[in-house]
Amino acid sequence: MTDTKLNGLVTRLQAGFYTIQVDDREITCRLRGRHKKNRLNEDIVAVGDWAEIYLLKDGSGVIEEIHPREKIFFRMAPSARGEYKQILLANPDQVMLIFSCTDPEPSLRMLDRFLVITEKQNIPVVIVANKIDLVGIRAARKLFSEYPKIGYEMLFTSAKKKRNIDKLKKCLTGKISAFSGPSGVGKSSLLNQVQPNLGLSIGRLKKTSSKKGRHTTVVRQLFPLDEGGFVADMPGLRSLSLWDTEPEELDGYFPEIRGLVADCRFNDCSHINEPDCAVKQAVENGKISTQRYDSYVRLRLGDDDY
Ligand SMILES: Nc1nc2c(ncn2[C@@H]2O[C@H](COP(=O)(O)OP(=O)(O)OP(=O)(O)O)[C@@H](O)[C@H]2O)c(=O)[nH]1
Ligand SMILES: [Mg+2]
Ligand SMILES: [Zn+2]
Repeated sequence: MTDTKLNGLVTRLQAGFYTIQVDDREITCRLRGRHKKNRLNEDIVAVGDWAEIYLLKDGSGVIEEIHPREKIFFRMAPSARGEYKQILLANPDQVMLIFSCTDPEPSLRMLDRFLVITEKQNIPVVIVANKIDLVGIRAARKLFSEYPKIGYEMLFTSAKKKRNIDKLKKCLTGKISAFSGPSGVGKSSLLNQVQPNLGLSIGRLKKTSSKKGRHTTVVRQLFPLDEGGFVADMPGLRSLSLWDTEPEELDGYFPEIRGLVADCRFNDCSHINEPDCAVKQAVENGKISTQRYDSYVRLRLGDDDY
């Protein structure tokens, strides 16, 4: 048999089938059986993986090999067999953390938790505050005012009024990005504006905003952009647990804290109730926001309620 060997990008997985993009072609593949026995606590194939496939005569393919991942954006998800490493996107260049200014109200504590996870995974982030049409740009900037101060890149958008879509587009060009954030914030709506031919389904507006929210997007999928690059639309995330994190490790994941800890009197300072603590001092004189400090303390104490 003269099977052709090709390399491509995994753009979609569903019910045992994998879509692999090879240049401009999409090839539906299955996974070779022997792979299925490995790595039970982690996804074997993830969106964003580079795969080597054999092309069969009928035009479908078989995944032969998954290339080693440079980086992964993942979360620990609960499963029947314990915690499971769910790969949200393999080989990401960046994660767009999308929150809405209202409807649903932004949970900054959840944003802080996301930021700790992306810091830990060493993935660049851009924070996107969407639905600025509902609150106005000034209120939007005020809501998220801490984040540019501590060095995070931020965009303020409206999918509905098409505000700053060009900036978002520019940010995505040539990169592999994930759209992540809670449900109902407008991830799919924004992506539809960036690339209007996608026609992604978006949620219906709910008058009474239930806190849980229904997920409109249910599968992760990478979409090629006309200008180059790929974006993964994702279902909204409701919970994100911190795993394997030593309390003192957290210092390094808060940009405004990590530079100060050397000035604390004790080198194992927890920045909660020790004397001569440079972090607490910075909170007192307004250099660190009380909201960010509160997120830090909660994470440090292992408080999972957010
Ligand atoms: N006013 C306003 N509404 C928006 C904006 N962007 C999205 N919406 C509305 O918000 C709702 C949710 O939008 P989606 O794009 O489905 O949100 P999502 O983040 O993809 O949600 P999931 O797929 O469930 O994670 C829809 O009713 C949209 O019309 C915006 O910029 N302004
Ligand atoms: Mg969606
Ligand atoms: Zn301290």
